[in-house]
Amino acid sequence: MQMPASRKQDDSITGGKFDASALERGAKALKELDSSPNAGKAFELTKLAEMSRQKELQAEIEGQQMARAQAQLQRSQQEGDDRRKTISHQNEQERRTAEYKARLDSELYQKKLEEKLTFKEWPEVKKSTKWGQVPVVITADGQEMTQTKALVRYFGKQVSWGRKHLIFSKKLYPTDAKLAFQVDEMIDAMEDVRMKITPTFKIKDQAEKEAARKALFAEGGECTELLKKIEMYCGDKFVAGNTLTIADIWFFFFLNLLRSGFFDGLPKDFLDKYPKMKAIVANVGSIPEVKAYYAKKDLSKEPLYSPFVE
Ligand SMILES: N[C@@H](CCC(=O)N[C@@H](CS)C(=O)NCC(=O)O)C(=O)O
Repeated sequence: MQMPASRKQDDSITGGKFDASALERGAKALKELDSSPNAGKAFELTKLAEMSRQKELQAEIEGQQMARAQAQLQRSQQEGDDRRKTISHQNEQERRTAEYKARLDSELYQKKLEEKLTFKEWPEVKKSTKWGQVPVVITADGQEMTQTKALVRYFGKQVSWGRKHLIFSKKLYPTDAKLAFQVDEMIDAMEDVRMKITPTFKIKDQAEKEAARKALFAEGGECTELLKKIEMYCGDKFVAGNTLTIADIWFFFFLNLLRSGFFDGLPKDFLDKYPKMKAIVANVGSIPEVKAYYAKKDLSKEPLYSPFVE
């Protein structure tokens, strides 16, 4: 094979050109090295150098593998965090929707209450209700909800109290089973007081009716005895668990009703004998939303609300 003319002129590969003399020099050096006594050592050294290079390579590979594993771990931690954030965002959204729905329901309820069924209208309306009784709540999606305690628990499970949207804001109906039980127990004890009064509505004679009620609330009377026990088991500011629950709301309404004049014959100052319950009633009455609600009442037209705004 013929070399191109330019190659013939210069056979070295320096700077990209072939240098035949360099090969010759290299072969000579190898020959010398091979025949020298240090050749074995040189080989060993080369072997060692090669081994340490292998080790370095291995360490580099391991380092890269470790970095990859760490990056993978970080990625999955990040994905986990993102998933948790999405879930807690969804929970927050659901909680807000439930609260909003509950508010709508209660607003509808209030509207219905404010429509004020007259005694004349009642027999006709009664036929259309589930149990022939009030209260009735018609929900935003048209569902008819009844039974006072079931309703109060239902709303209490959705309405929170405390600093809004923070972890320590609590539902008015406790999620803790033991506390929920205490709340129910205290409400039922207060219901026993009501049950003592209910039969007096059947007494036709006004004076006799009032006397029967006075007796219930006199010293040694059945309601007084019950109220004393309830007072004993109440907290100083809250009915149960040192936190606001539906029991406080229940007590606020019922105890105020008892002293509102709705029950002819009941002493309006009966609550003064029960300082803890009086404080509980005042505490609920001081909640801004409660205050605002009762502030709208025209006491000249609806004097029964007087104790609610005290
Ligand atoms: N168990 C029901 C009782 C409701 C009830 O006694 N409602 C009374 C008024 S407070 C009522 O509707 N009375 C009229 C009637 O029965 O025709 C509840 O707790 O909601």
